[in-house]
Amino acid sequence: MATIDTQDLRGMFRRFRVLIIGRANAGKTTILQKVCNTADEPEIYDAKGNKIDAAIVKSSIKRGNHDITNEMVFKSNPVFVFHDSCGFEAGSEEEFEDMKRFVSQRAHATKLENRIHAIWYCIPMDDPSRTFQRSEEKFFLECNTGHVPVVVVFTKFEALRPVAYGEIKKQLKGVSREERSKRIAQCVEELFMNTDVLNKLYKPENCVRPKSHVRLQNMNQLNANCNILLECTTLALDNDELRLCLVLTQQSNMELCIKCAISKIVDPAHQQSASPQIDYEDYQREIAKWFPHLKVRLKLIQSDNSLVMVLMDAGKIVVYEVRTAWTALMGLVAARLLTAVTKRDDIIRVLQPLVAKGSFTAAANRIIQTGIATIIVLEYSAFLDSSRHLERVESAVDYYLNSPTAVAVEKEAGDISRRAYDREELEKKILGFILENRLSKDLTTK
Ligand SMILES: Nc1nc2c(ncn2[C@@H]2O[C@H](COP(=O)(O)OP(=O)(O)O)[C@@H](O)[C@H]2O)c(=O)[nH]1
Ligand SMILES: [Mg+2]
Repeated sequence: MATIDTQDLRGMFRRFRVLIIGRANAGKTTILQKVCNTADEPEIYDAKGNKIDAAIVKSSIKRGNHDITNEMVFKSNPVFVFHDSCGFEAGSEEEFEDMKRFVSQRAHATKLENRIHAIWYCIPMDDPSRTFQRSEEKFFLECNTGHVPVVVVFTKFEALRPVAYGEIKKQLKGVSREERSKRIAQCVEELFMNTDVLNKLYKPENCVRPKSHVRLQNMNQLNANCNILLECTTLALDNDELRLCLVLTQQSNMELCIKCAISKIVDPAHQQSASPQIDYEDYQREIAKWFPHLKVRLKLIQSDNSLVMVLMDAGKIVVYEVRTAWTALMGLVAARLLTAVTKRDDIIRVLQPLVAKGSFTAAANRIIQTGIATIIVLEYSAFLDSSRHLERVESAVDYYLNSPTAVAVEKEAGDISRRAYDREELEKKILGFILENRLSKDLTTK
C-alpha cells in the first residue's frame, strides 16, 4: 500500500465546514448539537489544529475575545467542522471587520479543505420587531461570500404563535379547534410577513443573496431535528463531492437522495440538443452514487490506526485522519465500508436493462425514461431485505420491469420530453412523478 506524506494528506481531507452566524442566544449552539445528534459540548481546536481547553475558550469569550478561526468539532459527528460568529452584533466595528475578512478569505480559499462550504445565518423570531438589525443589514449588504451558499435560518419560530394568539384572541371565541389552529397559523404568517424580513434579505442591492431560508422551531426540545436545514444546505451546494459528503450524513432521507439524483437527469436532458450522445453507463452510475445504501461511490482503499481513506466515484481520494478521540467511530465507519462496498461495474451491469430501448425522436425522451426508471428502482431497492446489495437491486429491476409503473414511466417520459420545460420545471415535474410512483409504496400498502 502506498504511503502518502502527512502534509499531502491534509490537502485531501473531506470534512464539511460551516460558519454559523447570529446574535447571542439565537440558538446557534443548539442547532449544531442537533446536526451532530448530541447534547455534548464541542471540542475546540485553533486554526493550526491544536486542541484548546474549553474553560480557556469560555473565559476568553466572556472577556469579549472570540476567535472566529477556531474550529468546533463534536465527537459524535466529526464530519462537520463549525466556526461560530459568537454574536458579533455585540462587538465593535473591528469585530465585524474580522468576520468579514474571515468570510472573504475562507470563501475564496484555494484549498477546498480550508474553504467554508456553507454559511448558516440565524435570525431569532422571539423578538419579531428586531429581526433585521444593523448587524444583519451590514452582513447582507457588505460581505463577500463568493460561491458559498448562505442559508438563512429563522430560529425559535414557535415564538410567533403566542403573539398571534394574543392578537386574535377575541375572534377565537366559540370557534372549532381546527378553525382556531388555522386562524392562528394564518396570523403567524401575517406577523412574519409584517416583519418585512424577506424583502430585506433579498434586496437587490445586497451583496449576499441567500440560497434559501428555513424555519426551525422548538429546537430546544429533545425530539426536535433540523433535517430541513441539512436538506436545504445539501441542495444549495453546486459541488457534487460536497453534496455527497452531506448526503452521507442523511442516509435515511430518501427524498433527498432522489432530489440529488434528479439533478443528474435534468442536466443532460436539458442540453440534449447540444450533446445527443450520452454514455448510459456513466449516466446510471452518476444517478446511483446518490443512494448511500448501495455504497456505489465509496471504496475503502486503506485503513490503519491513523487513516481511513475512501475513494470517491470521481476518482478523488477522501481521507479522514483519525484523531485519538475519533478512533472508535472511524473504526466503525471502516468496518461498514469494508463489508458494504459494491463494485461500480457490477451495479451498472444490473441496472443495464433499465436503459430505454427503441427509437426516440427526442434524445431527451430516452434520457428521461432511463433516469426515472433507474431512480425508482434504486429507491425501491433500499427497502428490500438482503445482505447482498446487488441481489436486492437485481430483484428491484425485475419487479419494476414487470410492473405497470414501467409503462407509466415510458408514457410520462414521452410527455415530458415533448414539452419545452425550463430546468426548474423539468426538475419539479420529474420529482412529482417519481414521488407519486414510488414502488416502495407497494410494500406498505400490501
Ligand atoms: N423556545 C426555543 N428555545 C430555543 C430554541 N433553540 C434554542 N433555544 C434556547 O435558546 C437558548 C440559547 O440557545 P443557544 O443555542 O445557546 O444560542 P447561541 O447563543 O446562539 O449559541 C437556550 O436556552 C436554548 O435552549 C427554539 O427553537 N425554541
Ligand atoms: Mg452558542
